[in-house]
Amino acid sequence: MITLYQFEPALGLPNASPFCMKVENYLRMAKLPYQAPLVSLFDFGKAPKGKMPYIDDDGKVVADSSFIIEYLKQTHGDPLDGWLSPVQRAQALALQRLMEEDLYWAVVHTRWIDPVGWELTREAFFGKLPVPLKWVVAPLARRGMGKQLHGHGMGRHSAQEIAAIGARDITALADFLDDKPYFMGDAPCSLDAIAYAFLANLVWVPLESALKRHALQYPQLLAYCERMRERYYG
Ligand SMILES: N[C@@H](CCC(=O)N[C@@H](CS)C(=O)NCC(=O)O)C(=O)O
Repeated sequence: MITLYQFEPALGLPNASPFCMKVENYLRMAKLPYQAPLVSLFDFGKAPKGKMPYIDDDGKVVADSSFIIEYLKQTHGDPLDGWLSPVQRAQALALQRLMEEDLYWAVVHTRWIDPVGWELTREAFFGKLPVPLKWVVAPLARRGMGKQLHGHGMGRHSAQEIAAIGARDITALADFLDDKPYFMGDAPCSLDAIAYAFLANLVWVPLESALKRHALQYPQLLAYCERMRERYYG
């Protein structure tokens, strides 16, 4: 049995971590049975790479959402991506990188650095901690995310510049999806596990950011999230 270790639900989503939600989406889309014990935000010390998610498949531990999906494809079959052409695979990889290596950091900024977003994040992730612990842990975690953003490079831009970078990513996703039901056409593929995770984490989170406002301008993105939710979580 596959055990998926991921954070507990937050911000009204199955997972407020797009990387965790990506793997759960994939498991559901590939119809792989799994169990998912919830891991508190403060208790992921066992994560092999210090980040969530990771899986344990009957003793085989795999960390990192993309390595997990590669492993699942190799050991349990690849029911989603077999039909993709080399060009579609290249497009899917480019869009994956856009979401995971660029848009993700813009979203991190809206949640952890932007003062309005931070109010919500602090309550959602640290609200249950007893006082005074939460007043110590929450700023420390925020500082850690700030360092990661700086190390990535995104954190060196102004809030307006970051919003503009993220908005361009969102527009590219909306234009690529266009009027198709799924990102690569009429059938879902593993890119949809990623796209649904990242888009739901933008449009369904109760955080009124410039990024969310930009995403809400595209009805196809909202319809897509509804379509994915109905099909895989309905
Ligand atoms: N490349 C990793 C990224 C995972 C990741 O960034 N996870 C975040 C949650 S969204 C995390 O665990 N962050 C904790 C930290 O950075 O301390 C993957 O694809 O799984």
